Amino acid sequence: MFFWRKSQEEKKAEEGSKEAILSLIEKGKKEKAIEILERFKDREELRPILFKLYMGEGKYYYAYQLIEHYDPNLATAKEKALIYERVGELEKASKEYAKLGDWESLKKAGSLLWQAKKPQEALELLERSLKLAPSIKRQEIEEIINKIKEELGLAQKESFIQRLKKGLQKTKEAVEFGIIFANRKIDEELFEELEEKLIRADIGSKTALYLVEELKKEAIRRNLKTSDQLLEYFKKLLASQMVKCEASLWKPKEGKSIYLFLGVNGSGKTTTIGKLAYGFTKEGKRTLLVAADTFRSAAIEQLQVWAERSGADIVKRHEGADPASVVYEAMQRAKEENYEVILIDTAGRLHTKEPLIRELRKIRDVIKKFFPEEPREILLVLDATIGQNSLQQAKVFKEALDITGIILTKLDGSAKGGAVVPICKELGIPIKLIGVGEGIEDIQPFDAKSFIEELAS
Ligand SMILES: Nc1nc2c(ncn2[C@@H]2O[C@H](COP(=O)(O)OP(=O)(O)OP(=O)(O)O)[C@@H](O)[C@H]2O)c(=O)[nH]1
Ligand SMILES: [Mg+2]
Repeated sequence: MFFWRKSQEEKKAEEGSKEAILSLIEKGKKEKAIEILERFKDREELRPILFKLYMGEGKYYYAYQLIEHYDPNLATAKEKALIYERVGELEKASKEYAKLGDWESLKKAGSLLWQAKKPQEALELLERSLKLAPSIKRQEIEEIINKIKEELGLAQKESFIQRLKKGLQKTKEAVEFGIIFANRKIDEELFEELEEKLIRADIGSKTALYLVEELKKEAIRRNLKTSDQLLEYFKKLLASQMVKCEASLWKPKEGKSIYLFLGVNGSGKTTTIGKLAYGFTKEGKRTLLVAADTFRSAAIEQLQVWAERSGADIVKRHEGADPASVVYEAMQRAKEENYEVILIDTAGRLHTKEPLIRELRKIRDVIKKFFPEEPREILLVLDATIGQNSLQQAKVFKEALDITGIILTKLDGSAKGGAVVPICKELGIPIKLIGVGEGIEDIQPFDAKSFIEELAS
């Protein structure tokens, strides 16, 4: 009885009864419905049903045929954009996205035109997108714009030194080595001024005094009369202080490496992880980000955005989840899926010192359970704009774990670049990387020689 009724319905559907076709679809027989509807493409009232089925089933090429050859009004602008994109009609897709007018669609429209090798038009759309985008998204768009401009020869790619120069600009203005050593008489006033400038750049009074005393001795020893003769010796002295603070990040040629990031709120952990992830994925390493800062949902989302920008994968859970359990899941995944680089973001609430220390140790222990040699790098992220004041924070984290290196961020926003010396000396931890801006490539190894050359140039 039941079977008879069913086939009766199918029969009706095959004759083109709209009701019977809809009923088939409702029962999940979508393929059958599609097969029937394809025979009735000429019937206007049936076309929207077929179109909807195509879209639902992801049959974009067939949907494309339908709107191209029968009725373009079957699809909304959004649907058209998606269809054209999927079938590779990039310019058409871009046009439809542009019609939607919101920043995301404009960005998409621009990117598609770029792919379609229309960089000029792409730029226009991206500039419009940039105006409408929320501030957290702007940088992503700016990066695409810059890449297109580079391609068009409108912008030059910034070199390592240019970025360092930009990053050290403020400190440089504060110390004015160029002016101090510019061919003036060597006298007490000169040394006083130098000492004061060094202290202002946060190099620490002990080091400042040492440098000035050594410089005086040299001036007497060599019977120097003008300051420019002192500059080379000064750079050498400064280097002797800074080279001790220099070390490079552990980066094995092959195998796995796990990096754990610590630091107070706002020091730049998440941004640093994003920048590094970008570098690692560019080198072709399979990279996994771990959202073990579960304190705020915004922190998780921020890491997600960086994962997308850098092309890394991410392990995350809901806000308030146990950070160690997120790490556990990540370690399992790292093992099973053989990730090469794992970057772990943590929360840095200092006002809860004891729980913070416990949490960090728990995370480390979870890592060790899976990979006894790891984490090879436990990196403390410090904000250079607060200079030597960050020493106090650093001590708490040092109490929690054996820190292997420091990353000094926001050097570009600080006149306290000299703080690299007391920070590394007093903590006995080398500086491994410096952050010189908010851009995805604004991170570099701490290279004492270039650092000093830039400051004194
Ligand atoms: N100018 C400049 N800004 C930076 C740099 N590194 C990070 N920032 C900015 O500093 C702010 C804080 O950075 P986050 O990466 O969110 O800091 P966080 O340590 O993850 O902070 P929480 O998640 O709150 O613990 C952001 O606005 C970053 O864009 C840098 O090298 N230079
Ligand atoms: Mg963060």
